[in-house]
Amino acid sequence: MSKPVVGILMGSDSDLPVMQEATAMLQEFGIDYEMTIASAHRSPKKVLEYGLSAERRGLKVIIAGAGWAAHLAGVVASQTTLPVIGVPIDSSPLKGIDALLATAQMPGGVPVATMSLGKAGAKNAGIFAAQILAAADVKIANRLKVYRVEMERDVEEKAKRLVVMTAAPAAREPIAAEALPTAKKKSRRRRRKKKPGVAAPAQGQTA
Ligand code: RP5
Repeated sequence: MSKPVVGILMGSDSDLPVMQEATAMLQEFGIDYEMTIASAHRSPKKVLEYGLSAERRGLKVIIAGAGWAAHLAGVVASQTTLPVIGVPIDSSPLKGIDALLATAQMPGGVPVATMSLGKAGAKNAGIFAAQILAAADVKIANRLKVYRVEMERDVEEKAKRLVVMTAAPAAREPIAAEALPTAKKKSRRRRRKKKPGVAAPAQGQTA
């Protein structure tokens, strides 16, 4: 197994279901990664050490996901010049708005590339890490191009399915038209009964 080039940090094990979206994308692009839990508030020494040692250990990109007052990405970014991608996680009563602002609003000088909230953000973090690595790796660059083509094809397939689904009610119209002659006969009978001067024979009478 080759050495990991992407390091994934998350604030808690409760973040794992979200951050697995990032690992799925890294696997798709054939990128080796490592993953651990470290919290800017609960285990700050580990976060600082992780940031300080990352480059020496061969990492090229760091992805950091956290919820609530999410300082994880910013703190790790303060310890390294490697690109840091932040994933704000929607685990708080504020639905992640707190994490989004805490991750994105870095002061000038220490950037964090902040993704969208939650699972989509984690997925994009995996893709974005691949895009950073692709600048120096043609294999990853080609895989990214294939991914885009497949994504476009998926959208087209969905569009075709939508046409079939929305065409279905129209296809039923001819069946309703076939039922019309019976309905017309009934209404003619009803009109005849109402003609003035033609009394309907009373019950029990004969002509
Ligand atoms: C943050 O607090 C973590 O990133 C997590 O999203 C949130 C809640 O953590 P737990 O209380 O579930 O451990 O630090």
